[in-house]
Amino acid sequence: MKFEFDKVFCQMMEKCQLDTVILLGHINPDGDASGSVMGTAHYIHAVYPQYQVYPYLEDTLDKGPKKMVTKDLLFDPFMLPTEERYAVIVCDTAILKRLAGREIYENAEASIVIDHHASNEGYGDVNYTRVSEACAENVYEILNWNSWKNAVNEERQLHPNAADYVYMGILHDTGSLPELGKLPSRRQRSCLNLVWIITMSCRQCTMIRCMICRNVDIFSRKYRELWITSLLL
Ligand SMILES: [Mn+2]
Repeated sequence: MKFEFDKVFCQMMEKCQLDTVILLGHINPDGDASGSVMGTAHYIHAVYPQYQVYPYLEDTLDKGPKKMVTKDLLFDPFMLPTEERYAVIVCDTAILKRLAGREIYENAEASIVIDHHASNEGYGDVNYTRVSEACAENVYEILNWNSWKNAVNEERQLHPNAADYVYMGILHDTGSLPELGKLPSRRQRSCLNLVWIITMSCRQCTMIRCMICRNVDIFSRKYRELWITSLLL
């Protein structure tokens, strides 16, 4: 059964009477952790403007994703939030020992965990772990992109936005886009998700320049192959 993120999130905020949510990821964050945290933060900010959102990431973030995050026009995730009452959403972190911002998690009124590691400890008030290629892929699948598109159409479109970050997360954990037909079906699913995200106002070129600037040409070729193969599936 599909995990209903919007329902679970709203119930948590209302039940605990909270107006603030903090997003956390693992220590030494990579593109998947930062993409999942920042993507979900942008989504909540757009769809639920009544809530304060604070993504938090360690500044040991990988170089490529860091270029993206420092371009962010809404959030500065390297500042430690100092809120009093809040909920947390933890992304891409299998065990509490690897969580960046453990104290923030311990002092939260309520928590949701979104992960893709088979080794996830099952911590958190609500733990949604589905084994997949990337945590950002699970984020992509559980968010309501129609609501998001309606919400962001009203304001000026920002880049990076939720779609950009989720794209970055999937791209990071899947490495690149090799020949789709030769991939196991779980990987094919990730690649198809990437194609859909690109159609949702994600700026592919900005992302690629940040993540794998050396290989822009190779990537463009692979993307064309991917697009053609996805039409045949
Ligand atoms: Mn991951």
